[in-house]
Amino acid sequence: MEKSKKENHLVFSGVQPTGNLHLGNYLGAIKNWVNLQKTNKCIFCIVDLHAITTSENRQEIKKNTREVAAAYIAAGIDPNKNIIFAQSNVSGHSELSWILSCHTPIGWLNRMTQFKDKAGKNKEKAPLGLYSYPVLMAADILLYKSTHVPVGEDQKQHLELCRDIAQAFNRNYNHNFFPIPEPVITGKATRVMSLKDGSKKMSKSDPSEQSRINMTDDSEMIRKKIQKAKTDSLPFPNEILELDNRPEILNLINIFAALSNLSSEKIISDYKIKDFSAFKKDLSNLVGEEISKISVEMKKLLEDESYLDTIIKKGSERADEISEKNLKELKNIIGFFGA
Ligand code: AQP
Repeated sequence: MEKSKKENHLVFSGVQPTGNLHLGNYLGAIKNWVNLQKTNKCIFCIVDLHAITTSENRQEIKKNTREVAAAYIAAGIDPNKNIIFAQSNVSGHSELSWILSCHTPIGWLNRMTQFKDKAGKNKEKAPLGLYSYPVLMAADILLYKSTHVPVGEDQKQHLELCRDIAQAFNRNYNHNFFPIPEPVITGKATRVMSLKDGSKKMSKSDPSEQSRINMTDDSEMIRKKIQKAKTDSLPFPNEILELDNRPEILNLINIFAALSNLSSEKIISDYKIKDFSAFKKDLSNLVGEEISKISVEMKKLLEDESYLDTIIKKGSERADEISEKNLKELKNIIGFFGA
């Protein structure tokens, strides 16, 4: 029963090829995909159309696209079993995005906090694409009639919008065309914070290299970054309640928990009798072991551009086939001429 239920699942997720893939992308998203692929049909996109929404990210898209594909494969995603592809290679994403934008009230977009954060004070000068980014994200997901979307906590609001758009479309045409996709926000580090400031999420665009562990860092680099990670002047906490106003320590404990599979309570009880340096040393080893294995594999894969290009090309063809079929059905529901 459980197995046949999962056969109807279609998992979709993606990462922007904007360089500096980091531990947050890994723990919040990619690591969970590796488990999901065991029991589900999965489509993993490299969302390059999203990458051009801000001017800083428009350089080196091709190189960064290969880097994301290498990260997926190095982390354990099987490119034969799953579809790995580049969003811009499947025109259905842009087409559906337009159709969905005609069914999305502006008021819904005005609530999106990521636009407010990224546009800052200069909203009038922000590109339209940055504002309508969540509609394109909804199109990415709905184009394949995806049922489950594994993402980090920061994407929760965009996913809620995607569900609202799907429901609005189904209601407007009185047709259950789109499944309403479920967010899958799992793991013990769904929001990994900056190593320099526990109130900011770890992010590719943070100008400080010290703020994040990159998926291309080696063990020595990881050790140095964790040694320097901000903590406070208080001793290691004695109990979980003490973490309330200590965001940097909470972040490090969450990362430890996500990689060791130990509960935060167990980690606290193991280290409260030791000190921060013992904790950071063991955390460096944990992160180093997992990430440096991936970074070594990524480097090997990146040396073989033609292998990566073939994976992305073949994946794009497979994605395009599904996209074409679903778009045809959808245009027919709308009643476009020739559909
Ligand atoms: N800090 C994070 N903790 C947990 N999950 C995270 N994700 C991103 N940052 C964290 C998850 O990674 C997936 C891909 O993210 P993205 O490529 O779409 O970029 P983003 O969310 O905009 O990531 P950044 O690093 O913050 O990029 P910039 O700095 O360019 O804005 C998503 O599932 C996301 O939830």
